[in-house]
Formats: sequence, structure tokens, C-alpha cells
Amino acid sequence: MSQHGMGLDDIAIARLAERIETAQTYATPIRKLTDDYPEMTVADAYRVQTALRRSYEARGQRVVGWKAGLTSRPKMLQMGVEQPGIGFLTDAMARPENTVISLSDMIHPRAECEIAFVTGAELAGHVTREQVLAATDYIQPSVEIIDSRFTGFKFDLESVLADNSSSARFISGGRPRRPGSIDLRTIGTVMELNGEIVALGASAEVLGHPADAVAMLVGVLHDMGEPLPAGSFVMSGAITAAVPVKPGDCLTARFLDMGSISVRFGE
Ligand code: 0L1
Ligand code: MG
Repeated sequence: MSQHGMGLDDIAIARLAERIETAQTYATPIRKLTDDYPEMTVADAYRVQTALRRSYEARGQRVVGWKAGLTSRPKMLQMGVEQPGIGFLTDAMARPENTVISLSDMIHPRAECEIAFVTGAELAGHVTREQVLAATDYIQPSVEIIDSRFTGFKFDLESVLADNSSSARFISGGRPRRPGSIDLRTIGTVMELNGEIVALGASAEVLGHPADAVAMLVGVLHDMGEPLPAGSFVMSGAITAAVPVKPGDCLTARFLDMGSISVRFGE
């Protein structure tokens, strides 16, 4: 229920966070949240995401970083959503490269190639690309495995933001680089699934420059009253459309001048 002009009330936010957490924990698809709460706003969606984050923290998970989502034209076109968003990453979502990643606890996983930033200083407020680069210790290749909790991977912006922007698993690897040592707009990526090239692109797809996606993320955090702490691992968003993966698949994500990440998927 809505409090006049104030967004959803706290009980509705808590109920929705619980609904998302159950769907994430048991890999059970649900219908989009706006079917039941059509008045839900983007601000409400981030309140649900924050309640979800607090619940995972209360269960002992540690927030290790953040991800920007829906930051490239191929991703926006694929999902029919026109605005980027953010999600949090916990230690429980991290997986090592060159291992078998279980998919049995996901609904309809998809893989994405992303440039990750590791920060050495706090970022807060409405920051510029240059401030992001100055606060960045190094960048490195990453692969995100997303998994929407909504039936048929069909959602709207409010629902997907509440669902932590479809965050599920992430892998970092390859060759770390200092941000000044590489042109961040022209990093070519090639995603191979079982030896076949399934997606390719260049990093300028990510809002023109991946550091701009990090600046966007810091701005959203600021609007929620939070800084991006030093030592954060931040994924800047998929360069290509996301690729569905299934048990038995072998994925290699190649990043120009930054090495590659390989993983296999299992039940
Ligand atoms: O990481 C992403 O770009 C995903 C954001 C949410 C949209 C989706 O599930 O594709
Ligand atoms: Mg992503």
C-alpha cells in the first residue's frame, strides 16, 4: 500500500524484499513485482534492494562491491529497459576462474563480459570520469552470471532493480591493468561458448566509457545516502548482450591486452 506521495510503506518494502530473497535462495521464479504494486517507483525498488542487502548481511554475507547494469545499448535492447541501474555484490556470489560453477541454484543463468574496477579511495557524490579513474587502483576482466528471478526473464525497471539487478555470481581474473596504461574505450571482448564465438564488442558500448558507468553507480549510491568505499570491486556493465549458459558449457571470455577468464558450468 502507498503512503500518499511517499512511495510504498515499510511493510510493503519488507514483504517485497522477502519475496525476492525467497526466489533467489530457492531459485523459484516469481511474477514481476509491479503486477501487485503498480505504483512502485525506482526509489521504492532501491529500498527493496537495500532491505535485501541488509538481510544478507544479517546472515553473515559481506558486501564486497557493486555492479552497474543495463549500461550498454545491446543490453538495453535485449531487455527493453532504457535506464541503467546498480546492484550489490557479496562474497557469497564470488566464484574462482578455471573452476566448475554450479547452475543448479539458478533459474535461467546468462553470462556477460565486463570491465571491473578495484578502487583504492572512497568515491562519494556526483563524480566525474576523471575522479573515478583517479580513485581506481586497477581494472581487470570479469564475467558476470546474471539470473533474473522473474518468470521468462521478463520484467520492468522497478522489478529488476528490486531483484538486485539480476545479480547472481561473478568471476574476476585475467590480467589487471593500471587505468592510465590502457584506453578504456577500445578494449575488445570476445565471448566463446564451447569454442564458438557467441558475442563480441568493444568497451565503449558501456555508456561511452566504462568509468562513466562507475560514476553513474556512485551517483545512485549517493542518492541512497551511501559512499562507494575504498577497496570496492565494481563491475561496469556488460559490453555485449548476455548469453544463456547451461550445465556442460565451457565459457571463455577474452579481453584485448587483458587476458581471459575461463569457467565450466555444472549441475
Ligand atoms: O548486469 C546487468 O546488466 C543485468 C541488469 C539487469 C537486467 C538483466 O537481467 O538483463
Ligand atoms: Mg552485468
